[in-house]
Amino acid sequence: MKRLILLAALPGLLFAEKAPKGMVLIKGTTYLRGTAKGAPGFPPITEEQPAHKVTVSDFYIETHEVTNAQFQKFVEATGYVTQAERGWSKKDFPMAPPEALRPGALIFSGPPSAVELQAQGAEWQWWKFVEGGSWKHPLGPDSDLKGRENYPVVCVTWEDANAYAKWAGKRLPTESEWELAARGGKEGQLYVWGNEKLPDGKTFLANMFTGEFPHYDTAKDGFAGAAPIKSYPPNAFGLYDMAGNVWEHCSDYYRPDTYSDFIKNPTDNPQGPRNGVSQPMIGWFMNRGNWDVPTELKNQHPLSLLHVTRGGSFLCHDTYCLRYRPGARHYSESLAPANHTGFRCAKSVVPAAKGNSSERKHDSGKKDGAPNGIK
Ligand SMILES: [Ca+2]
Repeated sequence: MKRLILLAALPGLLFAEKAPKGMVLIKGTTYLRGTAKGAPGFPPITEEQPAHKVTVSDFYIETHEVTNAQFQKFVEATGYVTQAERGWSKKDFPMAPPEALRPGALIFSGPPSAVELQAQGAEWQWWKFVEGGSWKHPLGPDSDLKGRENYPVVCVTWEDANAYAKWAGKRLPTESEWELAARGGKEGQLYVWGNEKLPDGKTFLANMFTGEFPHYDTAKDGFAGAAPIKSYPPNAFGLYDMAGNVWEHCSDYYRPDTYSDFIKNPTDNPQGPRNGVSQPMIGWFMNRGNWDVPTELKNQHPLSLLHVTRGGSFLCHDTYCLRYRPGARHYSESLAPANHTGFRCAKSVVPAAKGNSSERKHDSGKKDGAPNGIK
């Protein structure tokens, strides 16, 4: 009898104890998600608040961002062509000018001198849509991956990241999983390593933007632009680059009011908002404080709907972004793959368990391009 009990328990024990190669087990728990006190020097950031308790089950997560070498293997095995390489379809976006549909990606290009950071559309002074930019050409068409094999793959959309994850037998993390993993047990603290930006007064623990953003990157933290994986110390869970380097796609749709909605109807293993919103819809919401958007704004192509990204990037600077914090949130849009955004994969410990996050249906991936409104 004793042997039978042991054998019956064994599969579960194996699942729990042995993480897949390149991943670590994150033990499920209830933790404080969001930013409790705000970032120093910044007004309260609505999308990160209110901080609230959230419960997440056990899951595995990769120790580092997916690299160019790993993505290359996926492409060689499947023949997959990323969105940035394909371009966008006139059928999907009949009103778009032809040049907006050509293959390419957003490539960071620092201006020659200081710019007004808070001006409307200021970001177009340092972001350029570059034809021929893609994961294979992350700095533009004249660049390549030579010597960048261990850099995180970038210029990939949420759909591209999901395709890789599916091929690898994994999935994207939810943002609640991602934040639990990033915090490394340091609940409520500002950074993944604690509350001080430079705990010893001099050593940078993440790849961010040092100097004067966006025109002068001193690389005082060791790197201007992206860095190879594992260039900085891991967090307490053994995870690298949970702060800075490149933004990481999560599975959830992005909305600025996700948290205020969540606390009205909390659930374990939250999967994010049921429906996605686009940048124009968010513009309406931010200006008017409601989602009563006109019909023409609701009828957005799925590729226009925003998904959560986490972790900040090599472009985060204290005067502008300061989003290399575990409580910070941002978003990606599949119309604009960018060279500061990549991803890492997660995996459920018990696939398809009741209430487990592997049940998420990625409805923005539907093929018919049907309108996807809100509420
Ligand atoms: Ca840097």
